[in-house]
Amino acid sequence: MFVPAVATLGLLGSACGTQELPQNALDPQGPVARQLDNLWDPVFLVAVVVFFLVQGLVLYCLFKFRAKSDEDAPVQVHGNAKLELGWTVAPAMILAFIGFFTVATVFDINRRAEGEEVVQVNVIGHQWWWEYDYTDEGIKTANELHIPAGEPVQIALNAEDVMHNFWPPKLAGKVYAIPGRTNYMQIEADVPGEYAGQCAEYCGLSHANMRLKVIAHERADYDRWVADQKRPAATPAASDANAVAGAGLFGGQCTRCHVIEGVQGGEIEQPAPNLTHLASRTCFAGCMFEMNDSNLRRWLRNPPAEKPMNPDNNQGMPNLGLTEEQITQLIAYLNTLK
Ligand code: HEC
Ligand SMILES: [Cu+2]
Repeated sequence: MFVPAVATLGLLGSACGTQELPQNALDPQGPVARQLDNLWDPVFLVAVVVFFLVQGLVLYCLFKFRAKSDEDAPVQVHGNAKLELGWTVAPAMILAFIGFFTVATVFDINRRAEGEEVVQVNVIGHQWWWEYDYTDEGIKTANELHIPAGEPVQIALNAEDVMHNFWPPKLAGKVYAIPGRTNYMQIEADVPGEYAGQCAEYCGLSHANMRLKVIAHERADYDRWVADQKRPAATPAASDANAVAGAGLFGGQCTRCHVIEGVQGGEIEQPAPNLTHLASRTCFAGCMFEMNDSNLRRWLRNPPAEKPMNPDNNQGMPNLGLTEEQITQLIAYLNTLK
């Protein structure tokens, strides 16, 4: 009993203590996450004190009052008013104290960031990827959220299909993305960098593959990113035969689900990541893959083999039965979408 318990605690401790852990909620990197951590620390301290007090008393009583061989049962006592009052009032006061700061923090982190210059993003959860819609700028992208560092960013959360939950632990707590309802959350990163996150509500087959990444930039770099994303999609140079052929294939096979701004498509059958600037991203498919040719090839060969999905049920991308040559051409085209 004791040995496994200590071993588990040790493992937990080492898991929480390391600096490099990308999703360590106890290592806040922005004011929202820091506020939560500032609440968590004293509550944890209180819990530790209560734990040792209670366990200590239990152990003390076990040894002090244990039955000695042939003794009779000890005198039975019941109803010590002072003790009963004490152990009712003390916990109530502790809980009221914790409750006061918790409620204050809840209200505080639910404040909405307002003002002309505040970046506003609609975040939409899909099975099993994230859509980011920068309505003011007219930018749509996926999985990788770009923000300016040192500024509050206001997120409005929705979901397309089932409940999801947006969680970049170093920047903010979890907030639900619910179909038919808008929830709000603020995130902010102190300094530029990459912050990992994931969907934190079980949402079906590929829940575990619904990751995300927040990339915070210096303001000037962020503005440059916005300007780049606003540019229309590139058209492949006539000399790049593979890319030209890939663009043709894309128009025939892919535009029924994917939008590339400026590329003519039919009716959209199913919402899928906007690919206008795919090649500017560092990850794809719920940030499950690093963006490179070999991963794109694996993906296009047979998406459901790479990521569990139910394409027959409009959840995820189906296997389109592409030939290796078609895949080479499509990748050449996708690589032009900087
Ligand atoms: C029936 C709809 C459908 C069709 C047709 C389709 N896709 Fe997809 N595609 C999806 C969905 C849905 C996803 C998101 C899957 C996920 O991440 O869980 C996706 C993801 C992708 C991604 C990763 C994007 C990102 O940022 O995460 C690429 C690249 C891609 N598709 C390329 C293509 C190409 C090229 C074609 C045409 C040959 C194509 N798709 C046809 C539905 C479709
Ligand atoms: Cu999800």
